[in-house]
Amino acid sequence: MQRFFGLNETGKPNEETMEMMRKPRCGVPDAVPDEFMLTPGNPKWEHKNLTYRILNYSPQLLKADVEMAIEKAFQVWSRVTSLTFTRLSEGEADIRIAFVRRDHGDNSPFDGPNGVLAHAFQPGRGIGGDAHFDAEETWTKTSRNYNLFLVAAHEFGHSLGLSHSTDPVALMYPNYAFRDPNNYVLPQDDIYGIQAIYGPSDSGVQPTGPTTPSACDPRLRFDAITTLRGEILFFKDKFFWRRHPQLRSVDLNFISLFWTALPNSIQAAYEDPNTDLVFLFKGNQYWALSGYDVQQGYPRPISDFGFPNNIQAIDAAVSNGEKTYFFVKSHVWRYDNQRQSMDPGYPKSITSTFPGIESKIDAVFHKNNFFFFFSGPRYYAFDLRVRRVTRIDRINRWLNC
Ligand SMILES: [Ca+2]
Ligand SMILES: [Ca+2]
Ligand SMILES: [Zn+2]
Ligand SMILES: [Zn+2]
Repeated sequence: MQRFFGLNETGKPNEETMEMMRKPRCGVPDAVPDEFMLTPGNPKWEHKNLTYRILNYSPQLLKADVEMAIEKAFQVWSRVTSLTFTRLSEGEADIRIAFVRRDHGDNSPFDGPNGVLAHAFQPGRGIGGDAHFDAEETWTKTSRNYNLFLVAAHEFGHSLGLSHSTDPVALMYPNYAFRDPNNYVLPQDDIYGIQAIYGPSDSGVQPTGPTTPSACDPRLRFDAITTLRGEILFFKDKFFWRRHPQLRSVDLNFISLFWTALPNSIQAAYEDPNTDLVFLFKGNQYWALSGYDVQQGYPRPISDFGFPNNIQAIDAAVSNGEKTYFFVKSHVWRYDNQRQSMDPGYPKSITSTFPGIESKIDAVFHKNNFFFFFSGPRYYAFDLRVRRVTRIDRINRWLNC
């Protein structure tokens, strides 16, 4: 399980692993990660016109809302294959859908609120293809936990023969992650998976879906970077890469999987070594993290730091403990951490403060007497002792690429 989630493989349930195990997830066991996401034995339906039946309903949702969520969840799969799904209100259906609680006769009891949310069976007769939802969850049609459409779309992947994916962006990733159901697009990893079983869609143009950002993409740019107790976190859209100091390994994660309270597309971040806090910025708001916990009372307005109202976003930030530098377009502001106010004389132009750094900064972090500035496809190592750039290289190098 640790390998599946890209955690340190200790074989023991350390805090990190326990945290991951508590995340709401699907009850179907994870496959061995080096195998493809198909279920062992490659079970599949031999007919394309599949039927389903909703045996009972969740008490928290209107009947019509359950039916809509289920129908939309099947459409996720019918859009990218030639499969069709028809709802039956009686008789034998391929896929039976039920809201059940605790022990419900299939040797996979549910666990009450949270934890395991649902499970489904691979294609086959009888219970094959069936999807069970924990009736003790709060099912919603909104962003509140747990959105029935998102969980159902995942479970129907199992009903059609898919196993879990290790791609954190994939629908078949085992953990629940909220995505906007109103403009949901099936990720490419899942499209490859389902089309490997049933072939492509009948429509002329094959649909494509979002892919995980690639560490080796030469066009990659980071949103924000910070150190966190020796690790380096590289933020990009909904994701962050985490670089371990000793292992030099890099893994990609959803921001929402670690911090549900944080938004996507973080714009700036820095670690304050004195307070052991990490600050994250987006627009005119910021959040504080202690380790992997978001602190109470956030987000707060960036006017806390003394920014005037016309500053509505920060490009990048970095701290050496004593001073914190905020980069906004071509200028840098310097904040005194002790006095808790902006230093007089700022903002100044970035070039005059950091010779050799010429363009807008995407991200910056502090390590071993260097500020590492990221701008477009390149980073600049600025040596704080001699106050000049001593190395320029491709940003992908930080992701072992
Ligand atoms: Ca549960
Ligand atoms: Ca940025
Ligand atoms: Zn699952
Ligand atoms: Zn069940």
